[in-house]
Amino acid sequence: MHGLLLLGHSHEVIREYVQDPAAMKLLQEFQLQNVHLLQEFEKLRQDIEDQKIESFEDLQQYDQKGAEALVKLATQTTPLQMQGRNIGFFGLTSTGKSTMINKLLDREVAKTGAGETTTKIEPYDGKGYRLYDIPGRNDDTTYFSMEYVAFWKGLTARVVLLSTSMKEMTKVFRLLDAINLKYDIVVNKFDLIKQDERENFKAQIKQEIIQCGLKGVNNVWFVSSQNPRQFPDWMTMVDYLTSQ
Ligand SMILES: Nc1nc2c(ncn2[C@@H]2O[C@H](COP(=O)(O)OP(=O)(O)OP(=O)(O)O)[C@@H](O)[C@H]2O)c(=O)[nH]1
Ligand SMILES: [Mg+2]
Repeated sequence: MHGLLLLGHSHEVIREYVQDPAAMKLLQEFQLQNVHLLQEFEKLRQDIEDQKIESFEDLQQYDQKGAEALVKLATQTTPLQMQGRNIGFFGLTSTGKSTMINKLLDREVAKTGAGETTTKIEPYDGKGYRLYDIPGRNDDTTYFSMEYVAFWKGLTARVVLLSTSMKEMTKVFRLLDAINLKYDIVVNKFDLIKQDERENFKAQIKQEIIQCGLKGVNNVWFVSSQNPRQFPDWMTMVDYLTSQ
């Protein structure tokens, strides 16, 4: 039995597949309690769309007031009340989110492969935690909805996957930083980096975090979800994500 959610475009608000009636009720209650805030969010999202702004980073650059309004609304948004530990996996298409979820659960539940594979948020239950597989395109302004912000805020951990550079996800990091949410970074496919280049590569990623001035980085792990045992960070990561 899975719950929540998806969201995305505010018009579509809850896209299909809330199969769990309790989760459905939770989301409906949430919407009823937040009618005004939802309207403000919708108006802002519409403005942003009209200006053809595609990310929070662009919003900060071209519409300072809009960015401030978004941060204010996001701050006022109450986190979605979810039971237990809830971990969301973000990252561009093909960074290995679904592969990682399968390995964490030790079951082939999520579809993997080249190109855009996962097309909607999909929850998978583990022992004492729930993992959310999130489609690759998650930096888009279409996600500037209140429900999505509430979801981000309700998660126990936000894990952001990358494969080559922090720059893949700066748009997401800017928004998370602006609304004071912490995140963990997984540099996946570390096996593809040549052995004698790995230390330099690690240093490059750490340098980028400093250069970008990111505030919310909790942890950085270098792993291979295809072959978890290859790098010790995997176990550190699993302990961190599944404990407490
Ligand atoms: N070499 C290597 N390949 C990997 C690793 N992790 C995943 N892959 C491969 O990368 C491809 C994409 O993996 P997925 O898990 O489907 O990626 P995703 O992030 O879920 O992609 P979307 O669902 O499209 O957002 C697959 O062919 C995986 O086998 C890894 O650590 N090393
Ligand atoms: Mg996927």
